Amino acid sequence: MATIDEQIKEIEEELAKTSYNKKTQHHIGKLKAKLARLKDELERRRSKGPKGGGYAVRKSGHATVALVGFPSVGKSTLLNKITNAFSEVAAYKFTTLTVVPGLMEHRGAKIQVLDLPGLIKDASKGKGRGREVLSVVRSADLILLMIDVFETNVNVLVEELRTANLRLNQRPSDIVISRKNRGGITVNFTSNQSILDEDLVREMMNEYGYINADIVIREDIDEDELIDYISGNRLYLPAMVVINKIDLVNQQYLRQLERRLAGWKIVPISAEKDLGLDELRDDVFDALRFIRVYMKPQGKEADLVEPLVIKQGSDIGIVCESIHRDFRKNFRYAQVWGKSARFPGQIVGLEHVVADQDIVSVIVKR
Ligand SMILES: Nc1nc2c(ncn2[C@@H]2O[C@H](COP(=O)(O)OP(=O)(O)OP(=O)(O)O)[C@@H](O)[C@H]2O)c(=O)[nH]1
Ligand SMILES: [Mg+2]
Repeated sequence: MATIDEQIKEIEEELAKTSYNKKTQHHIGKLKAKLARLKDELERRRSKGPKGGGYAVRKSGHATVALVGFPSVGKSTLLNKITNAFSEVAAYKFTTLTVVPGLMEHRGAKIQVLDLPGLIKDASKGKGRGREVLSVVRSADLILLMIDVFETNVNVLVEELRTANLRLNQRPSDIVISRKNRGGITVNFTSNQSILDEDLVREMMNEYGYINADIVIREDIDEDELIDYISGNRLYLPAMVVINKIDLVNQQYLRQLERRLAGWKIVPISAEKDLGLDELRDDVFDALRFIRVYMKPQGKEADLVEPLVIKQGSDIGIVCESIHRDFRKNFRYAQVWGKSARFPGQIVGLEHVVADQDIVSVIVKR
């Protein structure tokens, strides 16, 4: 019996030499499902084994942001500029060898920023402590894919993260699977499929190890998205691209680079020359979907210095919970000034959704 590694290698080789067309589609789909199952199995065994001295980082603040990029693009320089921490900077590669956390305070939010060792191709296979780095990235709420103006291959980074089961700026497909005791696999589509058909889904589910289950697929997806779903261990995170060292190129070069990165949210900066850092702070705050709410004690001035930092879409109920756990229980009504109010001082209930920079008074029973 071949080892899991050998089986994986064999399937990868077969996939590499099989071209994709209508005739090979089912075969490829099955191979991919089998490959995913083997890789998941391998991962399970690895995580049970001795821990190879992974990096331990304690999360702190409202959210955690990971700096992911090739060596020497300026990750540590940026950390030093936007947080209270210090990480060594040097002109040679692999200066940073461990995780260096820093805290960035912006608009009242405390955001933890993680400086990481440079990521290289095949990091996901263990190169350059890549596995440890990638496992830290999994704990982040937002990923900054950092490149510099001359080292621009974002796809290599995305591919490494992908292999580590991370999906960027994507969401899980709209699928429902229910296991059952008998009857094999029943497939239901509630929308047109350009790639999948019932047999293919059934075969792929079988290869993955499902025997009896109902699956409902509610949007047009491809094989990879199906595998992502049935594997169940994919992590979906927001990401944007930070282009550093823009001080070294002209506008025209930069515009061209931005065009090549179409589809990404891009933040051009120079960490060393302090260019674009305010925009970066704002963009990080927004990408984390944070808003600020200023609390106004009844009959007093609002506290404009230390806002409550909560997620977009939060209602007064969430505001109450963030102040004190008794506030929701003893809630009578709230008053709101700002973008979410129809008029200044509008009286609202727990379900009222607040907006960034609203001023809120919560009135509770005594
Ligand atoms: N011209 C220019 N150089 C920069 C800028 N930011 C960083 N550098 C230089 O780039 C080199 C690498 O910077 P680091 O901050 O150590 O890069 P890193 O990404 O942390 O590198 P590793 O830790 O090795 O992965 C240093 O020589 C920095 O001075 C910038 O905005 N412009
Ligand atoms: Mg560094």
